[in-house]
Amino acid sequence: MHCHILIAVVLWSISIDSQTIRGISLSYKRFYRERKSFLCIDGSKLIPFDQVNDDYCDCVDGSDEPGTAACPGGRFYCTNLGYRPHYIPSSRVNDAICDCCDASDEYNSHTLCQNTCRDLGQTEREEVKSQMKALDEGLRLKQELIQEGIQMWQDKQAQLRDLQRVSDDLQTQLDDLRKEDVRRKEEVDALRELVNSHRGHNSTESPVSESDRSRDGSVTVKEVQAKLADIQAEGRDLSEDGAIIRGSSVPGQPAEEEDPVVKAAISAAEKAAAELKRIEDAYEAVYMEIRDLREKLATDFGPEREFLFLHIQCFHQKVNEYFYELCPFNQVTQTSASGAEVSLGKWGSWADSRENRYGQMKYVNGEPCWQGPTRNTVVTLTCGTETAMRSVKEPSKCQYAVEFQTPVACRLAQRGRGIHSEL
Ligand code: MAN
Repeated sequence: MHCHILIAVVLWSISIDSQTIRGISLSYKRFYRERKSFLCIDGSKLIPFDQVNDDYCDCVDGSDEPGTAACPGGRFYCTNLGYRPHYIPSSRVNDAICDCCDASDEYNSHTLCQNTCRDLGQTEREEVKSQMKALDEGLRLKQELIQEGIQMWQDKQAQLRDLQRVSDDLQTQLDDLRKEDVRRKEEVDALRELVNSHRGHNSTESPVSESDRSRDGSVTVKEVQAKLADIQAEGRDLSEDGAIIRGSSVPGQPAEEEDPVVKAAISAAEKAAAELKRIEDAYEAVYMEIRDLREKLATDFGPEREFLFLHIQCFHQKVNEYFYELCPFNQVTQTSASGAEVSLGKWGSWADSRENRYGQMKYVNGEPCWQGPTRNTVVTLTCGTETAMRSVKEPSKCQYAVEFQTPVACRLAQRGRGIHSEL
């Protein structure tokens, strides 16, 4: 009860004040205490108090005429009870146009202004209410997406560990296969050298079979090397027939059939080389995959990795003749009706702003613009219950601005300010 009386008294005193001194806010009331004289707020002049709001400008700062249009550059305070108070230029006072929703600026004009403050206030409160509802829903969805991100992060880590294991395994195989490859090549070289060195020797038996000291039907590199040593010890002049050219026939003579054992050794060496190549290729592919994954995992996906879920998705929007695609943390492209695709920038970084570090993304170094800069795109993230591209604009040639809405852009700090206040 007491409370109601108090409010009524305060409202009554405000209305009395605004009747007495028109166009001032409560915080300025102290300058206009009824006295004999009034000191201009800038302190420049002392005038009789009855010259305040007398429709004649006395103060340079216009402070003696807050409620009339007499002073150029003066301002009039609309109290707008029930809505938002605000200042209007005092030149608009009594100009036959309703500016203040409480109609206070047209107190002496023929225009009849309605007090619309209550309705405006009501509409605004409903708007704020629905924004807050959307914010709450956005924040709830954000939590779900954070969880999704955590799961994705763990999966990526597991994938990295698996790839690392595969890579280690391939590395071991490579070590063995490289040794095997060298051994096989040495074997072929040694056999060929033996065959060449034996040329001109009038033995009916093949030098390779002669090398088979163990008579087990196959020759080892050791046996071949031992045979070579024997030939050299016999003091034969191997250079006489000019044949010691690895793996080649004597120049000017028809190529001789390779010894079957040499052939088999060559085939085994080729197989070993092919296998080595196969594993080298596999290792290279895994290496690239690990590098790409590590690079991806090093991206700043936000303090709670809330933006991680976006990196595997692409979003679209058609504006006029262009089709735009945004693949977050990757690239932005523009495709014209003819099907020609143009890069509007590759993922660069978050645009650093102290207010919100994760409010804007920069995509840079797109296709160069004809007689202009390279194409770049700034993606502004706004809070909403859906994840989608909202608009694409080209504010200046080849510089693009995308509005992208997603729950993960919702922040608790937006409560109380209205979620659209930052746009
Ligand atoms: C293309 C598009 C436009 C751009 C012009 C510049 O038509 O990429 O967005 O403004 O090239 O020449």
